[in-house]
Parts: sequence; C-alpha cells; structure tokens
Amino acid sequence: MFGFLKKKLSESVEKLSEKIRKKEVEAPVEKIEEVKKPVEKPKPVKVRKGVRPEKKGFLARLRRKPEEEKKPTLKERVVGRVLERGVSGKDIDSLFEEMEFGLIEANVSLETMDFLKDRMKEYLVGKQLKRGGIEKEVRNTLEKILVEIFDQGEVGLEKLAKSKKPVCIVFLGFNGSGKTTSIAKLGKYLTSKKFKVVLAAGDTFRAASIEQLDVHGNRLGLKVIKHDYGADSAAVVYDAKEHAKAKGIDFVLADTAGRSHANRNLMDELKKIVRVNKPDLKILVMDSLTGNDLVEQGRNFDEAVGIDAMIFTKVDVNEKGGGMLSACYAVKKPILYIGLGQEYGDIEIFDAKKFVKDLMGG
Ligand SMILES: Nc1nc2c(ncn2[C@@H]2O[C@H](COP(=O)(O)OP(=O)(O)OP(=O)(O)O)[C@@H](O)[C@H]2O)c(=O)[nH]1
Ligand SMILES: [Mg+2]
Repeated sequence: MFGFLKKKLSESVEKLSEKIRKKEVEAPVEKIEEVKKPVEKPKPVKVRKGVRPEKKGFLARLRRKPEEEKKPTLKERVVGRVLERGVSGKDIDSLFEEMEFGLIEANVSLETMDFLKDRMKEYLVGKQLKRGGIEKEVRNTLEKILVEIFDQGEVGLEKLAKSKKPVCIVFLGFNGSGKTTSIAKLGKYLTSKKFKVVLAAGDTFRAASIEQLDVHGNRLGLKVIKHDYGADSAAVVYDAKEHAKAKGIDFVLADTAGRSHANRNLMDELKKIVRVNKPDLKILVMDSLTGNDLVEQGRNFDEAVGIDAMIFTKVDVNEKGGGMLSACYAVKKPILYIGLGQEYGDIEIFDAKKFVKDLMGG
C-alpha cells in the first residue's frame, strides 16, 4: 500500500539529511604551531683498528636517515573543526524543488506540498542538529507534519451509540467509490461489537443496487429497509430510522446512489436526504485510487452537505497515496476507516499515528 508515496517520502528525508550533512564544513586548517624537528646529527663513525678509514663523510652519508626525516618537519595541528549543522530555508526550498516532480507523480497536491514545506521550515530552520541524528530528526519532523494532516480527531462511533439511539449514518460519494461495500463492512464490524444494525437501501437510482445491499444483508443477517427503484431516498432512510426506533436498534446505515458533485439533480436529492433525516454522521466514501481529483470531490461534497468523516477505500491496491494525503489536507475531517480489500473484514479503523509510522517505513 502506498509504496510509491513511501518511496518519495523516504527520498525526501534522505535528500534533506544529505544537504544538511554537506554543510558540515571544516574550518580552514590552522597552523598554530610549527614543530621543527631538530636535525639529527650523524653518529660518529667507529673505525676499527687497522682498517683504513673510509673517506670522511662517506659512511656518515650512509648512516643518515632518509631525506625527509632529515629535513625539519612541519606539523600542522588542527585545533578546531567548525560544524555547521543547521537547516536553512534554502535547503528546504531546494529539497522541494528536487522532489516536486516525484511528489506530483505520487498525487500530492501543490497546496499540500506548500504546507509540508512551510511546516518543515517552521520546525527545522535554525535548529542545531546533533551529528548522527540528522536523518532521524528530519524523519521525525516529517512524520509529525503528516500526523497533523491525517489526525483530524476521532469519529467515536461507540461513544455516539451510548448517547443516542439510533445513530443514523448516511454514506455518500462518487459512483463506484465503495459506499455499499463499506456499509456492509461497517455493519459487520458493529455487530461484532454487539451493536444492532439496520441497513437502508437509499440508492433507488442505480440498477441492481437494492439487490446488492440485500445480498450483503442476507449474508450478515442484517435487515434491509427498502422501497422500489425510483422511490424517494429520503423516505427510505426515514423508514429505516423509524424501524430502528421501534426495535431498539443502535445504528442505521444508509446507502445512497453514487453521484458526481456536478450532477445537480442528484446533489439536490442528497441534500433532501440530509434535510429530512438529519443524520448524525454524513460519511464521504472516497476511492483512494482516484488520485488528485479527491481534493475536488472532498471539497464539493463538503460544501454541498457538510461531511463529518471520510472513508478511503481500495487502499490495498493503491500505490500512489498522495491523493488521500491531499484530500485530508484539503477537507480536514476525521477518517473513520480505510478499506483494505473486498472482504467484510478488510477494514482498518484509522489511527493517524500508526498510519503515518507505516508510511514513513517505521
Ligand atoms: N480492493 C478493494 N476493492 C474495494 C474496496 N471497497 C470496495 N471495493 C470494490 O469496489 C467496487 C465498487 O464497490 P461498491 O461498494 O459497489 O461501490 P459503490 O460506491 O456502492 O458504487 P455505486 O453504488 O455504483 O456508486 C466493488 O467491486 C467492491 O468490491 C476496497 O477497500 N478494496
Ligand atoms: Mg452502491
């Protein structure tokens, strides 16, 4: 999951660390002392008796030390090494210049990149980093910033269920984003926590949508409240709420038709569902594979009906990941969970810290 984004983030850490390391400059070597080694005097030549002494100076020359030792030696002692390990705004700017293409390729939006850059500057510029700890510090900083983006609070379904019965949750989003599957997954999750759940077949628009929800309901042993195709979705959700009230059911999970925010009629219908039923949560389900369009989708749905939380699906088959990061930065709503496959159990309740740790390869 998100292999490409992971790679780009890790590259960013390495590149910035390298830039900082390169700034470790050695101070000009200071010649503080010239140590002159005294010239070694040649030892006197012993002359055995009866042996004709060699010409003066010949043996003496042989016994002399090699030329370089003989000469006065100059030793330079380095007294100080200046290490400049601070990060400058320029380092961070140039990192982002280098990384821009790769991050865009990973679907990270420009505004998200600007945020990362500015935050990095706030955290790192002027900070003296310990030798050997540079990479760790840069990595931790990036991790902290990513948590700021992803951690928009908790949805707290179980807490909500304690304060209200039934809790009505409407799932909305683009066509094929994974709404119906996500409802089934959450239905299973909540029943495993001993909550009672009813499903509302609020997608009366797409062919076979009601049967699709029915199949899930049958498999999971959950009642599905349904009307005919073409019926008013708001009325389906209303009936499901009434049913839940009468039967002491904890959660109403309402399906809706997939729609583009550009489709006015369908957006009006969605607004009506919300107006009539005043759901406790409006959850935007987004296909993480959608890439950078997620930002626009998120903003538009939020503007239209005011979303409370998000679910990102198909994270299991998503290599890029930057779209989810950018949508989170743009929309700033908590993530309920991420979808990690097509089976009911393939959900992971979202934990921003754990998610970011994984993203940063920790
Ligand atoms: N790999 C993977 N596939 C998923 C995930 N969630 C949903 N899908 C698949 O995505 C496809 C569409 O899912 P649906 O739940 O029908 O999507 P929808 O938003 O209800 O679609 P419409 O009602 O047509 O708008 C199905 O084939 C699902 O099995 C996920 O987390 N991972
Ligand atoms: Mg559906």
